[in-house]
Amino acid sequence: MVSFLSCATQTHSLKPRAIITSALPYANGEIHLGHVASTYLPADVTTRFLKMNGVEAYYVCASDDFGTPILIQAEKEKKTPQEYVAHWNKRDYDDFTAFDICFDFFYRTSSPENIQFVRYVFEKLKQNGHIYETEIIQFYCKNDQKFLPDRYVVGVCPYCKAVDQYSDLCEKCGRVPEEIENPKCAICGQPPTKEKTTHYFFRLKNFGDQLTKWLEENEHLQKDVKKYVQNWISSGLIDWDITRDITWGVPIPGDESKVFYGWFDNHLAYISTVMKFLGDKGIDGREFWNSADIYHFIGKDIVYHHYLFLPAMRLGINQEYKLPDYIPTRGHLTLQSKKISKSRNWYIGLRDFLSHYPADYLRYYLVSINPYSQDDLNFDWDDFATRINSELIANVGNLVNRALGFTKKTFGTIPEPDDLDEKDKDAEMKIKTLLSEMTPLMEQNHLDRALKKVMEFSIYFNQYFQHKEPWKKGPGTNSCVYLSVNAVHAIALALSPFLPQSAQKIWVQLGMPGKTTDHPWSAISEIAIQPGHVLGEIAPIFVRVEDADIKARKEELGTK
Ligand code: B3M
Ligand code: ZN
Repeated sequence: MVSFLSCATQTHSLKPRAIITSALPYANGEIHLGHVASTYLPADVTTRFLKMNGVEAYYVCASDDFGTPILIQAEKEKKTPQEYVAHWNKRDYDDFTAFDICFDFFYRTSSPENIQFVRYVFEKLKQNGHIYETEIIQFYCKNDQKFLPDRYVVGVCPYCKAVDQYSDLCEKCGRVPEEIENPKCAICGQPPTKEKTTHYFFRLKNFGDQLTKWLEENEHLQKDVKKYVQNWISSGLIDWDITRDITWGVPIPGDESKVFYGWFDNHLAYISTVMKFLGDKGIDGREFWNSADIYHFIGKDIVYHHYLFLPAMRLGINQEYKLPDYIPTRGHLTLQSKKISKSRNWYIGLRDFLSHYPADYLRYYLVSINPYSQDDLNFDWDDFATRINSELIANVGNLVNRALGFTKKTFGTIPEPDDLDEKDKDAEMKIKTLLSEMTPLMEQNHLDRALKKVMEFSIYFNQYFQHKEPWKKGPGTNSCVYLSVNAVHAIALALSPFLPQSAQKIWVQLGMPGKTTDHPWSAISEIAIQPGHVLGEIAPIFVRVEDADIKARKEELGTK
């Protein structure tokens, strides 16, 4: 509680520039609710907020195209890996767009710019003494004449004895097996042999002290995440094998038959994608990067990569590109309290969801249930319906419709207010303070709490309207109408980063010109709508979620 109060009052000053990224989706299957909840939606809301604050903010992302799982799947579908990833790159981008995830640029890790950049970084790390070569023993399939890294080998987990697990990860117990038992080639099923091969290693061990210092100094990183990363460091870092003996990846300079491990190249695409985007706009990308606030939004399963590999590699090239300022890390989404699993069909595709309900319903629900922490969150169909119907519709929808509908019908235009009584003055003060209540929460990534402030504000104005009974047309009616319409104005702006389409609909009904996003965030506290102003056409903003529909959704789950 104490920490909540203290963080709600403290304000940060935003840098005038920002770069926002979210974890790059593997070009290997459709985007589902689990993806958007933890990374894309919070990043999108934050970007919209920063832009409304006049920050020159760019939200970039890319498909993560390389790696063994993608190669295996492309082979299964008898496609070239290029064809395969091009399909998913487009599909993912389209689905994000339908959800109003508004990237300034969406690219790919297999871009020529990224390939070139990855090779450059490798050379630089090598020059700086952070790379060495060593001979290792790898599984090899004589039948397929291939080395078998990662997912190319399946077997029994040595820890929990789960069968049919990949050699690089046991999905049952979550551990990375030192060596899988009873190994089989994932392509042909035959037992592999072991062969020698030369691999490159990144000296992660070199970076313990610098990483510790960075973690200590950066006050924006979440404390609990920091703590366990610090534990990893103090229990000893191990050097990192960055080579794969496959054909799909960034070729290693000087050893073109091998490629880099996907986690060596993918996060470098944050940088190369930004450089490409800004370069095309004629902006000095590196200068921009180094003077901006850098945000990488991620889910908690990739903390290791973003708090160790990524910063260590940037340190290893002398911070040509600075380390992140924020790594907002959130928990996983479960579905009806069960772990999401694509293979068991226990997931909801984003596209499928949006064929039933508006993007803003999902945005509202997912922000509301998603704290700025690593706690898991649960998607529940009944809870979704309840929150949409009783919070979004019965609260915000009701206020907007009542305040604007009554005003339009009764007065035509906004009337001159009467002298303000105590209640009116209190209401006016609410409008003036919503901004200062929300802003620190937005800046500190507590998006759920900031959204809640809007909901509380709306509840307050519903009660105010109810109490004032303007339909009786007694004294004070004009003030009530005047202030209620201005409260709706504040709501439209405050909701804009969260629910861009609904906010815009409210804006149009308010009779305001242009877009909510053309207006500064600070305008939330303004009494901007003045007597004589003409409202637009008034109609309900939201449509109820029906029980029968929800029942159908629940029945569909796990069947398609
Ligand atoms: N492609 C997806 C994941 O592990 C992975 C993220 C890369 S971010 C550089 O969630
Ligand atoms: Zn084989």
